[in-house]
Amino acid sequence: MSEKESVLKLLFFYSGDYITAETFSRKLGIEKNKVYKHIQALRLEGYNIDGQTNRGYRLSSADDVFTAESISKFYPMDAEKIRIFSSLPSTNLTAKEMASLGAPEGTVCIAETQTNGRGRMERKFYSPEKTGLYMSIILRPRIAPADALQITALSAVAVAETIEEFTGESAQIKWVNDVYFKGKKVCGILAESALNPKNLTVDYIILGIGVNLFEPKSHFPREIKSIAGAVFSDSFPEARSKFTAILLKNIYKYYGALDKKEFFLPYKNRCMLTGKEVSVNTFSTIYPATVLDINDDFSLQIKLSDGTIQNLSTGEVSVKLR
Ligand code: BT5
Repeated sequence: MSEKESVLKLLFFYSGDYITAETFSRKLGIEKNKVYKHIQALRLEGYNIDGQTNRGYRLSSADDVFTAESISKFYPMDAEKIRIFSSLPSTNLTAKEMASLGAPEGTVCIAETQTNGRGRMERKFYSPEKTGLYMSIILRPRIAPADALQITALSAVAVAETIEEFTGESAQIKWVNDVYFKGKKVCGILAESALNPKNLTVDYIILGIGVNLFEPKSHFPREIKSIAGAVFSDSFPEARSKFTAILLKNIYKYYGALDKKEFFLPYKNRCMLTGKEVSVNTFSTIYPATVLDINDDFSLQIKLSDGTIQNLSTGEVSVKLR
């Protein structure tokens, strides 16, 4: 870690309190006159740091700082694995490039805004600046390609639990990859697998998660106004860092014990389609059905109007409430 990064880490550690140049120097083993230089460099990067003679320096607690360090303050992890970009076409695409160049499991790629945020089947995910979390995680699980749906499922549970931890209110999951809160879609998940061509096992999975944390100032665009919502009505200090940290903690809780599938019941219990009349869109046909249940492999069990039972497991199917 560079000296500047250590200075930032200490500012975060004492968030809201002043730290003297002597304390920086003593705790970090750097020369006192260099502290000011690092503080100035951090200010140029956008950190809001107060300085007062005799009291030292303080990071403004109202600053919605969003950096690798600010995230790892709330969930201890290797900050070097977190990359935050101010703008990207799509974090999934950048993460894919990083993974194909050998980036390790657990590498996190975040953008403050996406100019071409992607949903399933080439749909778009609206990703305005600083009001949402747009994140892709590189995972290298030892699973069969058919089990990749589990990664989407566990992430949906992790997002729902994170929302519940912050708000105290329940969130629902719309099979397969959407999280709803107060009747509106607040999160979409796009997990994309790459196979190893030699043995056709999973080489890596890019787990892309988009969460609307706040309503954008210019509001949601007309096309999604009626379906999209936000988790929080007001901002709070370090909101994006805290939410990201708790979400990563919740994802790893399940991912670390993937074979136990402890996310199955939490998924099933939050499933908002069970018992509902839906339209199934396979992109060649649309037909009505009733949702019966979620199967162990996270496929959706439906009943057609002639009584036939079907299990939908592919991501190339869209299900809408009727
Ligand atoms: C999804 O697809 O919802 C998956 C979205 C995944 C986004 C993340 S962000 C980080 C990573 N990088 C990426 O490029 N993508 C991932 P789908 O189920 O196909 O839903 C897409 C539909 O959701 C659109 O056609 C709109 O109707 C609606 N939608 C678009 N933007 C939205 C938003 N911000 N909030 C709620 N709904 C939205």
